[in-house]
Amino acid sequence: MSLKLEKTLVILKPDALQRNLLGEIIARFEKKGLKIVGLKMIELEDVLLDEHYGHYKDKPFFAGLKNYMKSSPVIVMALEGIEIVEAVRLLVGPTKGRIADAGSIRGDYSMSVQTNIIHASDSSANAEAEIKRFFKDDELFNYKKIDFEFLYGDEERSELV
Ligand code: IDP
Ligand code: MG
Repeated sequence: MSLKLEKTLVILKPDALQRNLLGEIIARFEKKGLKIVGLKMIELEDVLLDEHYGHYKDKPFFAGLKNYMKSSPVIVMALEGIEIVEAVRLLVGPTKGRIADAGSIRGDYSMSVQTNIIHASDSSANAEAEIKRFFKDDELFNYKKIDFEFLYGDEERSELV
């Protein structure tokens, strides 16, 4: 079996910023062993949100969702690791914070369906599209990180393509 290093996109939403949780959440990703390959603060605009949440454009909550996402800057991050899309979704928890498992980011910090602290890509294909949507090529970094040999076992490292 071959394994691939993949990337996923995370957005720390306005409630994470307003509630002083940015450092705490980034620390969780670092401690898990996820490599940060892109990170910046941006203000989201309608064009980007219409694309990013396009699947919800006919929902009654769409306007409110956009206003919330524009209410302060957000942090966008590109993270890299083996099977990382699934790993990050597990760290994040399900959409509705109040039923998310304790220990997950939403389980620990959110009581809401809408203000649920964080976005994470839900598939490899979406992760690729979302990283393109939010980062230019020269905002993504390729560098050696010294913990790699301890984060993954020899079998996993040798199966990497
Ligand atoms: P996800 O963030 O867990 O992947 P999605 O279904 O992709 O959940 O929804 C995207 C975002 O839209 C959610 O994280 C949440 O902020 C918002 N959202 C989803 N469903 C509702 C709703 O019923 N009411 C208000 N906001 C919602
Ligand atoms: Mg989603």
